[in-house]
Amino acid sequence: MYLTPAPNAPHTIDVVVVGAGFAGLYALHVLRKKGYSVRVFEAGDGIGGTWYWNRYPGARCDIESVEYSYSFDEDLQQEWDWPARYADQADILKYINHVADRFDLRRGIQLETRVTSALYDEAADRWTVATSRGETYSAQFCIMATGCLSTPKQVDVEGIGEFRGRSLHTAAWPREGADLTGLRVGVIGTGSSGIQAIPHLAAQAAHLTVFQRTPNFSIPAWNHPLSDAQRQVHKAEYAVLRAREWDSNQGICRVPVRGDHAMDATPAEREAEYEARWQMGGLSYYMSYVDLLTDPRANETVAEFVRNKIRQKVKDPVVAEMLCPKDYPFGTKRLCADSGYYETYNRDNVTLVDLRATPFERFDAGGVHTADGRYHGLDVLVTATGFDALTGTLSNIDIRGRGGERLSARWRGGPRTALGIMSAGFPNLFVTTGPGSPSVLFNMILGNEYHVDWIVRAIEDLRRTQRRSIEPTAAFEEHWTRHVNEVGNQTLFTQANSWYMGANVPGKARQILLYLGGFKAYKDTCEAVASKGYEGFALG
Ligand code: NA7
Repeated sequence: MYLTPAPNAPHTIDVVVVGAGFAGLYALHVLRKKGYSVRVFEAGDGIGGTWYWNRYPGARCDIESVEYSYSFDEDLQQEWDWPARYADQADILKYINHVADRFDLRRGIQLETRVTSALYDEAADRWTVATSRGETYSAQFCIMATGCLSTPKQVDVEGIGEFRGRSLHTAAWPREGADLTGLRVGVIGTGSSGIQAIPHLAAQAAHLTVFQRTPNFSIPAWNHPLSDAQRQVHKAEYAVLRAREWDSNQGICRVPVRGDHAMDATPAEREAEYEARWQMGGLSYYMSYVDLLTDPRANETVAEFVRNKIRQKVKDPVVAEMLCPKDYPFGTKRLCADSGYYETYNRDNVTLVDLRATPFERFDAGGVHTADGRYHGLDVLVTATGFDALTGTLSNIDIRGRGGERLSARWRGGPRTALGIMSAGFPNLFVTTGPGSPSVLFNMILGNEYHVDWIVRAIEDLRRTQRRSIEPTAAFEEHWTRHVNEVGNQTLFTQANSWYMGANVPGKARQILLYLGGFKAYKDTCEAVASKGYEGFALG
């Protein structure tokens, strides 16, 4: 049973957790086991976070499910059967709900409740957390398990409100689905969401028009159902696999991880490596040569390899060239893992519009005029325009720390964090997989587990030493923020207008939002900080 929302009086608890996705559920599980009073607030009317909201057709994870799953409980690993190499949204949601039931988590979660503010009371060393239901909670600790992709970006096209047909966002797809049979559908956005949805939309619609601003590199997922025998092999290998993941940079270990350089290989060797990665599929190129994301020459070799694959797949050479990314390095916008994406453009009922060559001119009730004088009549407009990633959700909550300083104001010029977990002036307020951490470039489930474990250890250490608060020093925050930027500047990631750079949201500071030094180095730093009595942090 879910909790009945508490009456208006302030409640005193140990920990407030915001968000009931993978991170929030694990935080609840660990904290409750250790005897803390915890309340999880979730805006949705179901648990699952990102996987609850993103139910567009084709939504699927891009890391194999045997890896994209909790590692903390061996029995859970052994009893759960993943139906396919990459689980779809429905199966991931089923798994999350199974975890909630299995560990009796539901009674700690309050649904349909948005946290509106979190104010730090300096005298009491506590956070006062207010919710959309008018309740107030007083908690010593706050864990913002708010996810990286939880504030959808609405399409910022002038006059789009004139359109009177049906509008759908991939991140807020109707729970009952949307029947597009026989309709004229337009889609804006060719990131992961668009690339996963487009083959499904094309199969249903009478006609699909894809409005593309920037083409993306996409690698076949080669998704397939898993047999019982394959699942048994996975289950037998879990212990070894998890150990390797925790010792890796990406948390993805079912494909070989190289340590050598593309520019030291011959063209034939590179070709063989890229072909092998193509056959492995998905994100495996991130585990290939180490210089692909630092050396433009190396990057161009793999970029051209993938462009040639696109040219082979797409029959119309003009359309193929439109689909070939040419103005940012390969992999610096997240690689996509697709099932039949490029092949979709060989269908008679699909049109690709290059918005750079022929931008939108004017929307009206029934469609849109583009700059080449064409009119695209539409019944439905799907926007797959992404998210105000990593910082958007935190900025939307009125979070005020010492002296009433707002987190959104402090981060206006770009997020400033210590280890991506805390910010100076905001004692006892933690973020999981947030900006300044490896975040989405590490296996997200393991990244969340790691952060929750680190945070809970810090809370336990405070209790053990009878301290009330932990907070990074301004000097350590400055050091870490500079380090994140310096490491980022050594890579090609800073050259793309990606959500990794905050570049997809007008007005957002342009800054690398992820720590690119790899999880291994990151974890070593976090462990060293903790083992030296939280060096760089002030304990109150
Ligand atoms: P993304 O990757 O941010 O993709 C959003 C897409 O929407 C991208 O192609 C954008 O083009 C496009 N977009 C955004 N605004 C506009 C306007 N105004 N006009 C035309 N096109 C626009 O979001 P996704 O949801 O696909 O994926 C997010 C992550 O989820 C993904 O990386 C995986 O980690 C899972 P642009 O590139 O900005 O030119």
